[in-house]
Amino acid sequence: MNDKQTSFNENIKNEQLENFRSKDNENKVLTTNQGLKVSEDDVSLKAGARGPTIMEDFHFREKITHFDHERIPERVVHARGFGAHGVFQVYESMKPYTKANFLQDPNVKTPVFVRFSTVIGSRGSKDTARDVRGFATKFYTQEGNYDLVANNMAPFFMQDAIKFPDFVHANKPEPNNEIPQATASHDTFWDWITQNQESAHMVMWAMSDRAIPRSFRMMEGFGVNTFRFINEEGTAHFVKFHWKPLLGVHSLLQTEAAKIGGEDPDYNRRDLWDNIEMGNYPEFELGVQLLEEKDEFAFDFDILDPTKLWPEEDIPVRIIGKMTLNRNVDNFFAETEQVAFHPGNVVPGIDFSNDPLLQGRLFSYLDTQLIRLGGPNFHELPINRPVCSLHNNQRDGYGRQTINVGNVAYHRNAIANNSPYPIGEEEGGYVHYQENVNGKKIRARSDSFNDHFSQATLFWNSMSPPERQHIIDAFAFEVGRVKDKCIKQQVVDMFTNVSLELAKAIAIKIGATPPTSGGSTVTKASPALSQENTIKTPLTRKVAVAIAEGFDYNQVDTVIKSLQAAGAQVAIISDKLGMITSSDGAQMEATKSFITDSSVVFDAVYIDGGQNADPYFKMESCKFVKEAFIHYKPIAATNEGKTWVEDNNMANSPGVFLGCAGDNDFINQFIQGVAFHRFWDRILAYTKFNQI
Ligand code: HDE
Repeated sequence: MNDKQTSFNENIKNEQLENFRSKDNENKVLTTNQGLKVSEDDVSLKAGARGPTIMEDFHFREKITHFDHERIPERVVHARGFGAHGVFQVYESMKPYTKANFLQDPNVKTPVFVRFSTVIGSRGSKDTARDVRGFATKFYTQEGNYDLVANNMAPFFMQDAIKFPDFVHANKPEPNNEIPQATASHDTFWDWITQNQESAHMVMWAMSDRAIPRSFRMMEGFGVNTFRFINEEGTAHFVKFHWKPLLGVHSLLQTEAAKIGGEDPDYNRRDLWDNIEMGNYPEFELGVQLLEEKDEFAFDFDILDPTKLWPEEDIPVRIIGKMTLNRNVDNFFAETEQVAFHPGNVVPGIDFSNDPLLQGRLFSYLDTQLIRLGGPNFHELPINRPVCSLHNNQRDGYGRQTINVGNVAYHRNAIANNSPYPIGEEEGGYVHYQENVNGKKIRARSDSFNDHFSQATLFWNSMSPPERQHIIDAFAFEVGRVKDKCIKQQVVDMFTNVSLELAKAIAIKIGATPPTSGGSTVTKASPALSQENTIKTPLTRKVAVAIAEGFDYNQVDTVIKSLQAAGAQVAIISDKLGMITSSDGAQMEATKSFITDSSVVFDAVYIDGGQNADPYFKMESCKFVKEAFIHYKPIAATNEGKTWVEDNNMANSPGVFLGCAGDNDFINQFIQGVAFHRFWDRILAYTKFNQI
């Protein structure tokens, strides 16, 4: 910068508008957006107290105009989401593989913002829809923002991004009547699926328990696309990213999800918000699967094909760090709604592969923000602003906030000493990986992308019996609601390629013709894909404690304290809210009632009952416990509760614990039961239960 420019800048600094701005944040006097103090905010300006409103009322007009423009377009996909802040720390330096600065030093904490989402429903749809979940993370690194825009499922529906609009149109509500909302259970979705058989693997995931997560805190994340790590020496490794929740991967049952959707459409976001407020900070470990460039063709699938996963048993997931979400947003719109992710937001050391889905994504995300956030300056919104400094010659546009000073807004200049200026790779400038590319310009897909079914079968082979049954039930529900019989039959025919057993089971449930031949010869399984093999813990599980008038205070108090000591959450439920009096006159407050909450929103039930319980309590608590029973949940009972469980034929079933709180075995077994989550072998007892 020359002397003239420097002194000019110094002079204007002293008189900058910022220096005049009020620093008084305590003063809470209501003002207009122009800073004018307002004397009346409830009554508009009128000609006489009973007369017409006057156009002159600038305060009324400003307030209503702002309100009229409060909504922005919702995301075309992933409209319904929920975000939280946190930090990420790497466990060990990843220097041998990547020069990404935030992956070098275990002492460095990188702030992150995560937005979880469903994909197809509108902003106001329910959390518990059967759907893919988005899991997008923005790392605010010292080298700029890095976005890992992931899903909770490993593969994707298609191999080429050009198909995405067609797929989304088929999945969204049908265009003639905008029905149905937030579900794939309709003709156009399954029509698209059967016409695009590369979707088979992802459909298996979407029909599995993964599509109805118990909590955002209990989901895996998958980067889906293949990326590259680049180290200081310029050596590249292919990489797939994973998030592994420390609470394990857990799901709802289809019938629970449907009921919760009506009772508490905010179930997943409420769970995230409440747990962060309580200090139960969700934790996810970052994992990477790394592959040397020389091994690009070493597998029986193409590593660039986004409908394929890399089996963890063949290419292990290396855990490299941990993310902790420790702060809720202050303002949903400013943060969760305005955050803008983009898989193209990378830092030196992270690069792309030629995965055709990823290549298409690299165009879409920036483009969509222009319409959604109203112009090219959305990077200035606080939630999107990098924490490192940024300088360039981009100027103007809707909503510009930066006041760029000086007359230079072009590169290669002498006036500002050629600043801002690019720097070389060795000083931190981003340089794209120099990949050899050689080919004809051609609209074609590689033959190595042709196998659409082997990994769908791998997924099916990896499932435990209950998980398989849930997949069949999901097909039965989703395809069962399709009107066109030809589409139903095509689904059966398509999934015969995955498993004859599966296709037969679907056909029987949806009134189609079961296949008699065909099926898959793939026998491989990947145990890492089954949720049966996940972490199980009592931590943060929600236990309903059902008490009535005349309950046994000591028993209930002991059970509650033991559950809390094991890290479970407890809520007292009765037939009414408020104080419930025990047999010895002590009281406990019921914060839930059988009307406000049914048992599907809890993970386990403990019922003591009460000597003075009225018939209504007995009827409702029996319904409550039975519902937990048919959802395979742990149940404990003492006193009258024990008698009711026995009378209703639920005793002597796996996961049902009857006893008294003085008995340590009883409490310990119940806590272990809470940690075990679901007693699938109760199916035998369920048959008996149905005969009641
Ligand atoms: Fe996205 N995706 N996507 N996607 N995606 C969007 O960007 C798109 C894909 C994912 O919480 C949009 O800002 C194309 C795969 C998440 O704000 C849009 C293709 C994966 C989110 C878009 C894909 C994702 C989005 C809509 C190629 C998992 C929510 C709003 C077929 C790795 C981010 C927006 C948030 C959002 C395009 C496929 C994840 C339209 C073209 C694969 C988590 O740009």
